[in-house]
Amino acid sequence: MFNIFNWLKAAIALILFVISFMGSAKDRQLYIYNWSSYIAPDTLTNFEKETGIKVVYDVFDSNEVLEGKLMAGNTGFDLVVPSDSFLDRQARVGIFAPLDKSKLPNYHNLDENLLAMLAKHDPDNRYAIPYMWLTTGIGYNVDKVKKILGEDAPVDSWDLVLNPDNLKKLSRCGVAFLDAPTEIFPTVLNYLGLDPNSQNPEDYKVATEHLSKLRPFVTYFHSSKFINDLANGDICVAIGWSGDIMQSIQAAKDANNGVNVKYYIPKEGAIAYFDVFAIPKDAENIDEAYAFLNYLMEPQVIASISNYVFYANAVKNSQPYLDERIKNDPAIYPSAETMNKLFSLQVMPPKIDKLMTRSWTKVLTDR
Ligand code: N2P
Repeated sequence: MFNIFNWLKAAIALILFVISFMGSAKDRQLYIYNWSSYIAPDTLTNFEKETGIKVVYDVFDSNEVLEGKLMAGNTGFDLVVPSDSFLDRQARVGIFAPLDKSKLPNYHNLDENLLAMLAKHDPDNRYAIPYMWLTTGIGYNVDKVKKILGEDAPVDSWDLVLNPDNLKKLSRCGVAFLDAPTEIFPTVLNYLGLDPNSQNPEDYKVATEHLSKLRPFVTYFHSSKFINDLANGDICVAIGWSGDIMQSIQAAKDANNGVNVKYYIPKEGAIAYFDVFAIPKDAENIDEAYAFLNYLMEPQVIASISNYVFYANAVKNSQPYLDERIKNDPAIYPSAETMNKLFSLQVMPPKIDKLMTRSWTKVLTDR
């Protein structure tokens, strides 16, 4: 006979079960440290809704800042996003946990060619999941640059910002350089006809001297501020990351403020690289980290991020979900001819790294 006591017992058991389930769902957390302006507005909330995992999200805009935290240890992050050459060096000193691909059922969605390229920095794709890939080029305000440098402004060349005479003129309308020594040095070396991955200290001396000539005309060195400033017309030229400049173009369009921004990859060539997700060895929420990585490899999810941040992703079957303007934009998916001029960055020996850091500080502080 099903009396009232049995019924009550069953009801209480059910309530306890539901509470314990809710409790465990609430307990699931994931700490992510990613670049600023590098995710769609609904990515995290959609993931939270789908999985019940609560995401704590923090941002940076410099590999050096991320590396400082990783080297100190105990970051508290379960997922971080270094650039490929930084991951390479960090992995060598044992910062990351190797990936268990059996926990990533969507891994097969990744583009094998891109994985092979990334393997140069991450042998056997042991630690890193490619997130986005990009170029480091030039964003400029079409009208202001034309007004100052005339119709013949070299808007296909590094001459626009790396020739001191041009930069001096452009300083009137505002110039931003990335605060990223490991990208500006190779860019300047390449412009000067030297090896962008040179290990010769003499070459860095030459590049530093050149940067010192440019320094008086750089309004600021910063790696995220230029997005808004270029869109508002507060600066007229920036050395910046492809998608960030594209976000600037979009922001100006949205504001309908008459500011016409363009991005180009200079004819002398430019840096191209991946930013990648990896799990620090001391991460605590490992299953949650895998759940997020796997989520990012869903074609529709990653396409919605690319559509928003204007960066090319590495999920091969995300193509059908990409907006036409993203798919067909040569600034995001460069032509074969441009691709041939792109170069990647190698890990430098500590001696050269130190030289770069020291020289960078010198350039930035000597006014
Ligand atoms: C996103 C910047 C990512 C590119 N705002 C730099 N690694």
